[in-house]
Amino acid sequence: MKKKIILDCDPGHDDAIALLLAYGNPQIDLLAVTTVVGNQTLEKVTRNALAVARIAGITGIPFAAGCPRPLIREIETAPDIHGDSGLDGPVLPEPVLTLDSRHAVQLIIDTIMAHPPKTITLVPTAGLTNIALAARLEPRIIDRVKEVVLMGGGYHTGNWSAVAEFNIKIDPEAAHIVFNAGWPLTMVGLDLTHQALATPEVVSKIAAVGTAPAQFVLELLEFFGTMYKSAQGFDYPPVHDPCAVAYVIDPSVMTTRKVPLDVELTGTLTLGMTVADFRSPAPADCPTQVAVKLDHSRFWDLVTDALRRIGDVRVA
Ligand SMILES: [Ca+2]
Repeated sequence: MKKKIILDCDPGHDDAIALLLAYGNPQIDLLAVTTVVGNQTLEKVTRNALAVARIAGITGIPFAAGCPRPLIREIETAPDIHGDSGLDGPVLPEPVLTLDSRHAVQLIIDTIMAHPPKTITLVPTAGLTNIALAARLEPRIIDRVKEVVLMGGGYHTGNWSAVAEFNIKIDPEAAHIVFNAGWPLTMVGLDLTHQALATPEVVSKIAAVGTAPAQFVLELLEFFGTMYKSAQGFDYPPVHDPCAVAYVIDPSVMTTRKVPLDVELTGTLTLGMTVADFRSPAPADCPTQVAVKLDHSRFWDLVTDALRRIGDVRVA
């Protein structure tokens, strides 16, 4: 039984790799790809998503553009990590797929409502604007999805402030809605994704795949690595977003801990912090959990395996 997912993303170097992992893994049934403002403007990240689709030869899956700005806050993008295009480094092909005519929020709702209950996992790897609006526009999706597995937040660390992570910080009100909706939610945050480093050994493994999409990933990682070094002092870049996809593929690739979670909306220093209450064992009905420890080599094996299965797609 394949695992049906909707990927809501803002490509984004690590989003691009998340998309390739989701598409190339045989256990994932990628039902839809939706985009939202984040790493760059909506127009840029949507174009990037379609370019990645062409690079991997993805057809027959709807792509839709979503919200062009956060619910309340002004737009914040991340050119210091992802460059001016949002996907700097490789030369991107012109997209060939046409966007679905629906708004991403509507596509998310339509897809969930058209499938049996508890069969679809939402995988947001960006700000949570689309997901929050979907939950407000059609609240029945909250009981209907199987779970939400998101990349964002962190329980001991931040990257967009001392304590807040980018995806949460850029639209904290949306994150508050999503974290408090009551659906089963796994937060694959910085504590986990900072273990997903693209080390030289990882780069060699990807190079050994020897295909055009693998070469694209190498070029992404080279740019991403340079930016992470200069902006945040990392020796090797943490490749956040595919971790959420990897958890859906095989939850045993990481350990998790059930813990109540909430999002800070009023702190003067802590806006957008994901607050995890570790004080005592979580109540039995606690719907939220955090990812704790990654099996680094198994994670990267999933990525390289997906690239092998995608094959040597050539952009004509
Ligand atoms: Ca992302």
